[in-house]
Amino acid sequence: MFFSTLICSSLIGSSLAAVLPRHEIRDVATASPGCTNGPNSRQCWTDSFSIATDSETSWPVTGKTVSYHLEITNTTLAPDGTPKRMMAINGQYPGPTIEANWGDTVSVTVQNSMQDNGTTMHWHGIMQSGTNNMDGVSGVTECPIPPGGSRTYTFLANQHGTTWYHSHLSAQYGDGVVGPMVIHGPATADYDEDLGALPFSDLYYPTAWEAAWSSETQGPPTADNGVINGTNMNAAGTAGAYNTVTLKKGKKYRLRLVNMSLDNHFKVSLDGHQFTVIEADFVPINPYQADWLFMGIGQRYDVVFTADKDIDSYWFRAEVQTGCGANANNGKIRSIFSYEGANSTIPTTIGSNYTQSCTDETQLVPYFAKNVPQDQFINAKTLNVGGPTKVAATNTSASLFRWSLDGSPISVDWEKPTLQYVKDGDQNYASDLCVIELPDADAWSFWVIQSPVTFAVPHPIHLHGHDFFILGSGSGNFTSVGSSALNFQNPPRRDVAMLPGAGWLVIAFLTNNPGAWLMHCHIAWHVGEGFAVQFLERAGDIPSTVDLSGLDSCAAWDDWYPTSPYKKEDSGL
Ligand SMILES: *[C@@H]1O[C@H](CO)[C@@H](O)[C@H](O)[C@H]1NC(C)=O
Ligand SMILES: *[C@@H]1O[C@H](CO)[C@@H](O)[C@H](O)[C@H]1NC(C)=O
Ligand SMILES: *[C@@H]1O[C@H](CO)[C@@H](O)[C@H](O)[C@H]1NC(C)=O
Ligand SMILES: *[C@@H]1O[C@H](CO)[C@@H](O)[C@H](O)[C@H]1NC(C)=O
Ligand SMILES: *[C@@H]1O[C@H](CO)[C@@H](O)[C@H](O)[C@H]1NC(C)=O
Ligand SMILES: *[C@@H]1O[C@H](CO)[C@@H](O)[C@H](O)[C@H]1NC(C)=O
Ligand SMILES: *[C@@H]1O[C@H](CO)[C@@H](O)[C@H](O)[C@H]1NC(C)=O
Ligand SMILES: *[C@@H]1O[C@H](CO)[C@@H](O)[C@H](O)[C@H]1NC(C)=O
Ligand SMILES: [Cu+2]
Repeated sequence: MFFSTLICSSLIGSSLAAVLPRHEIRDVATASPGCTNGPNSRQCWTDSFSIATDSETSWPVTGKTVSYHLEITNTTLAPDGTPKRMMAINGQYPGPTIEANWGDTVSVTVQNSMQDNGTTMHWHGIMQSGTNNMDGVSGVTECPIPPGGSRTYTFLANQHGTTWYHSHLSAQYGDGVVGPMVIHGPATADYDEDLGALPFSDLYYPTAWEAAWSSETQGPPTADNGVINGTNMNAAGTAGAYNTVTLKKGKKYRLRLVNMSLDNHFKVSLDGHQFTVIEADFVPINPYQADWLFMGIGQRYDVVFTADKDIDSYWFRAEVQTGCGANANNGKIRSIFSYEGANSTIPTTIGSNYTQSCTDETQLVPYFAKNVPQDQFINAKTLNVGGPTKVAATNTSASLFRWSLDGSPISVDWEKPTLQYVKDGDQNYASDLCVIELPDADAWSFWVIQSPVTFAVPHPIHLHGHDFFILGSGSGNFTSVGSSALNFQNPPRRDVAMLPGAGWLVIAFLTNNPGAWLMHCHIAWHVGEGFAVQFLERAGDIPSTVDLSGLDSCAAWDDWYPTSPYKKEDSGL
């Protein structure tokens, strides 16, 4: 048992039920005085909060605000030595890491210095409790920020761990409008040093808009390369550079892996070293060992490893799983971990074997245990994935691929976001907004997401506003296995889960967060092609809990958009 000899061990196994309304336990002390966070006591945080705190319902309020300014510009960068058009953040790709402590307020001003695109910024996985208006989803929680405009997003870092931020306006994040985000907090295993975030992504030489158009008309394009922390060598090995991390022999490191892909799913490993996985998305888990980790788009794993091998340099590998993505440089998407004193910084190590797969990690057991009431599963509803089907394009004679999650492809209105409907008290949601109302407070909501059993493409399903419970997933038709195939006892919780190709995924969450929350496939092409629904959770409670005054800035968007040389061609998400 981890930490069994340590001072906070008495906290382990705490089982405050999720059904307690958050305001009742928000400030209840759950840690012991004198337990402070350090290399040998990472489970501690403050006198009142520790790894045993359920961060979904309870968090420190530090009163401190960390501020960032992100300026998006239209420029040329060369992540792997090949110059390409990118929308950089503060001139760099990926954007700067946003860092905060658990319980801080994060305040980020996003300035749109592009000429020809609106933008928004979404803070992936942040629960946005009471701040749905800060979720940064174009056409759902706000009108986009027009060129020359800016918007300040302010929200509480109530969870801790690793995530990323990205624009949420059609395929735009694929042009580089992404960056890591780290919220420091306690952990389920000890380490000496935090190496920070190591984000990786597929890389396309055409712009994301061009690649999205290829995907819509012909199917997903093959990625040209992959980058780790924004860099890699090109396929020919003639240009570009590997990201290099220097290690000190004997030290124990925390590394924060973030999959910022558009389409490619990877398995990652560090030659010769085993990872101890301590956190999945924002949910601390019981540590387990892994040589290779599967990461769906949007997923994060925090891992700990020890630099206890020979003083040398080692390859870190991100291998595209060919069952769920194609990359022209597969096998050579790498970075370097080099021990201090190594004779060469170019590794000669050989990777260990792994099995190709496109399915989630199976060993995720949340550290803070919560159960789901099985008797309420009878209320489960099914969402049938539809597609890919073809529809006519508006500007050409081409036909376009479309996906759907509740019968028809979603298409949001950048000029009238869902929160505007709520503010206006207008319940006549256009049908292509794919609004699913969840009016009841603190009720369990169960969803069976069923893929067509004849079409084997896996999809990373992401829900905003909640860490959902993953009750199960499998191949074939869920109706043929039924609820006996599900786990209601401390199932994994996270914000992205893989829907297996030709299979099913069952999730649950509690309606404890009023807002309009998107649920979508995180493959950039698929959400652009309509693969999403929005849960309108407790619409009646939104005006009294969420500040809707910012929607007034829609005027700036409405002034600019008619003059834009480009128009929305897809779902807008
Ligand atoms: C970026 O610059 C290019 C070249 O000037 C222009 O064609 C394109 O529309 C610009 N894109 C955005 C989003 O401003
Ligand atoms: C964004 O700008 C790019 C050019 O950089 C253009 O291709 C695309 O159509 C624009 N999209 C929107 C919705 O403005
Ligand atoms: C990623 O790149 C940034 C910017 O170059 C650097 O500061 C950071 O240390 C790198 N992270 C890792 C884990 O290599
Ligand atoms: C990132 O996610 C994408 C899509 O789910 C996946 O194809 C890719 O393999 C993942 N990358 C890694 C390194 O796990
Ligand atoms: C570096 O190379 C020298 C000369 O070949 C060798 O003696 C030494 O052991 C090497 N050091 C390491 C850390 O491999
Ligand atoms: C890995 O696979 C290769 C090729 O199939 C095989 O030759 C090798 O023995 C395997 N290595 C291990 C450690 O299983
Ligand atoms: C139609 O719109 C798409 C996406 O904006 C663009 O790539 C394509 O070139 C357009 N086709 C024509 C004929 O304008
Ligand atoms: C699954 O089975 C049910 C009941 O037999 C059927 O109505 C449904 O169409 C099937 N779904 C798929 C995706 O095959
Ligand atoms: Cu998908």
